[in-house]
Amino acid sequence: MPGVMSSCAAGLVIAWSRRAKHMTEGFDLSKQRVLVVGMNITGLACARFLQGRCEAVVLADTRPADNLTGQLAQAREVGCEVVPHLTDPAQAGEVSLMVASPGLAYEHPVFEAARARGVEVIAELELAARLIETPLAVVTGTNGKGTTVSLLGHMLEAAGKRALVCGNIGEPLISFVERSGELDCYVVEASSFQLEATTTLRPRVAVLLNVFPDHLERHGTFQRYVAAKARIFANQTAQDDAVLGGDDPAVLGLRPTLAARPHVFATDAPADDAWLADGDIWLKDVGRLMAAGEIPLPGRHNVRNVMAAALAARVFGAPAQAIVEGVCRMRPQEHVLEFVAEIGGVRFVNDTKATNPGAAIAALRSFNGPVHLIAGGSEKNADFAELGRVVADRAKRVYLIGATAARLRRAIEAAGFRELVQCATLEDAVDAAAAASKPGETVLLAPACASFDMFENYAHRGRAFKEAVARLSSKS
Ligand code: UMA
Ligand code: ADP
Repeated sequence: MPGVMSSCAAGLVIAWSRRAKHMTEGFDLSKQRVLVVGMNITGLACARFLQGRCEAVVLADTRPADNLTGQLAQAREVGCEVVPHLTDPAQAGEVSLMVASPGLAYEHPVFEAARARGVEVIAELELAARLIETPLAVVTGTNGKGTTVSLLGHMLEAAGKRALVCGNIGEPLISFVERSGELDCYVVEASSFQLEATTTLRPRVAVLLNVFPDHLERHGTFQRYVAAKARIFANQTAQDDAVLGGDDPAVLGLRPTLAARPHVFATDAPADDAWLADGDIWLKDVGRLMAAGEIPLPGRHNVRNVMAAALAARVFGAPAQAIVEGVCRMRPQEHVLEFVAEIGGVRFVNDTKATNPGAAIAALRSFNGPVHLIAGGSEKNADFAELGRVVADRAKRVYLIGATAARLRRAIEAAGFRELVQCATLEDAVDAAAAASKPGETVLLAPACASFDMFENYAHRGRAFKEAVARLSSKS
């Protein structure tokens, strides 16, 4: 965050506190003794913001110091008390508030122990939202959040609005609280991990794109996962707006529970507010917006992302022309259906961010020609049955890697598809797919799984794919 926190002079603090709505609603930050848990992006950002603004700040991590070397150094630079290997909140002394990083389960024993003592446990998103009066557009969903917040940011920028895109996409909202006065709105990507620990968050516009079973290893059941996502609407009123993915029954099922004005978009189901007709996108209050073919991102799912962003942009007064301009400014994100190379007429596409079956299905449906799919990774207890059916319909051959390979094989074979190749590594899979592909075909990495069995994270896996393709290139 360039320069904002480092220029945190007393004058800025005063300017910020004048805009701090909860100072007048009973939440007085200056009186809090805050324990921040998780010593990475979120925790460090929270501690940096809180230091000097409340009575005491402690930055802790449940992991032992030996596992936190780089993080500990950064934590100590903040200047607050630092506690590694936190097993009991009492280690941090008397605290009035705990801020949870999204990577820690809301039911983690340290949070349960704090709650048992009457200490409130909240997400960074909740803390930041308590301190900001500038309107928030918050986007959630299993897939498409990053694309949709980027689209919305471009649309608002094209409309001349001062919008800042942040949240799960990279830098948390708390890092930008001080910028509140200079912005027309924040566009925030929110995960279920962040939303589940919110209590008063009230987005001016809340977007729920879709809900596919995911992160069940954390949330336990699909119902609890949906309930975490639905927190996005919990405090909205009839003065707020909710944008809903109408192709998804689980999203539509929430509609009767909403206090906000609903706006429904869909490509394959009836929808009142944004729909597709003869290849064109229509908005209820605008008429024809643009041809879906003008969107510089592949796939029908991206038509839905554009519709969602467009409906949210309308709430902030963006004219149709700015919305179209914003879409045209959009560039593919790294690791999301990213075109890597064409070698001997074969296209290589990196969709490593397809970390669940729903995203891999969307990826497979984005190509017309034969697809060689590389799939598999670490286990999240996902159901692969529908992916198996879409593979049978769309893929030419599948190259299986990682811990889920055997389960994926069973689901795909159950759909009657037998063109399966077991590979020891991602590089082997790239080599095997390249050797079997003909000009006009596509080699697609869309693993449908997380990456932690073989890689540090999805981005590491994406880079490994691109390196393997580069090696092929240099051989050819
Ligand atoms: N930790 C513990 N105990 C544990 C587990 C973790 O103390 O049991 C500590 C770790 O030692 C580490 C810290 O918690 O110090 C890790 O924090 P974190 O996992 O909450 O990650 P951050 O670095 O704060 O990044 C988070 C998001 N990570 C997760 O939700 C897992 C980032 O999303 C997000 O970009 C960032 O905040 C800024 O908002 C990443 C992600 O994978 C990209 N998100 C998931 C997704 O998109 O599917 C939800
Ligand atoms: P998120 O931030 O929710 O992870 P991204 O926009 O970064 O979403 O995309 C992540 C993955 O989901 C990519 O594989 C992408 O191709 C796929 N995807 C994007 N939008 C959608 C959507 N609306 N429905 C299904 N899959 C999608």
